[in-house]
Amino acid sequence: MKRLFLMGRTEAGKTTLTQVLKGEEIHYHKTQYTYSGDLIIDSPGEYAETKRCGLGLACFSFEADVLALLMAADEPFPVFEADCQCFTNRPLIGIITKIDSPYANVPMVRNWMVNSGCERIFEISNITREGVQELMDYLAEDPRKLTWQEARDMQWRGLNEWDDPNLPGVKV
Ligand SMILES: Nc1nc2c(ncn2[C@@H]2O[C@H](COP(=O)(O)OP(=O)(O)OP(=O)(O)O)[C@@H](O)[C@H]2O)c(=O)[nH]1
Ligand SMILES: [Mg+2]
Repeated sequence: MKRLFLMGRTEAGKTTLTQVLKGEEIHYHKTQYTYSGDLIIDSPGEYAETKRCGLGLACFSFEADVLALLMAADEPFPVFEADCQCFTNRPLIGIITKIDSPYANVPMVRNWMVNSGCERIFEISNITREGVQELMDYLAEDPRKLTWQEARDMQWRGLNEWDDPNLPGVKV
């Protein structure tokens, strides 16, 4: 089971997704703080929207196995920059919520996520539950464990720990 860290603008659907993944009834709750003791780490949208708080996202991300940029399919513009995977050493995935919205533009949001460095993108609706099972299956898989020697070898080759170790890598 992977520990997931969720970040995204206010109203993107992070808390609702947390409730759906935990099998809870959906109820509105404004996230005010981040608690890192859970298997799913939710964060207030203001962290992603404020430059000064953005640093907090990088710090909390070290508590997780995988990070998710969460964007609603009807968002008018992205709050994340290109190549966000550079600010932390964890795999970065994208979760597009609200695909059920009449204003959804999934291909556009998908492009934003690719630009931001998401290596895998899930499309879901917290309301109809479309796509949720695929995300749950991904999270159910255990993160790959490396020995210290393997981690050192991959770092030497310029690879991230989640890359395929058979990649040729960059010799330094
Ligand atoms: N139609 C639709 N509405 C959704 C979906 N997910 C969440 N919502 C609604 O969007 C609103 C905001 O959802 P939240 O989960 O509270 O958003 P959040 O990202 O946690 O927001 P902050 O806590 O402010 O950062 C709520 O009214 C949800 O019911 C979805 O997949 N589809
Ligand atoms: Mg919330």
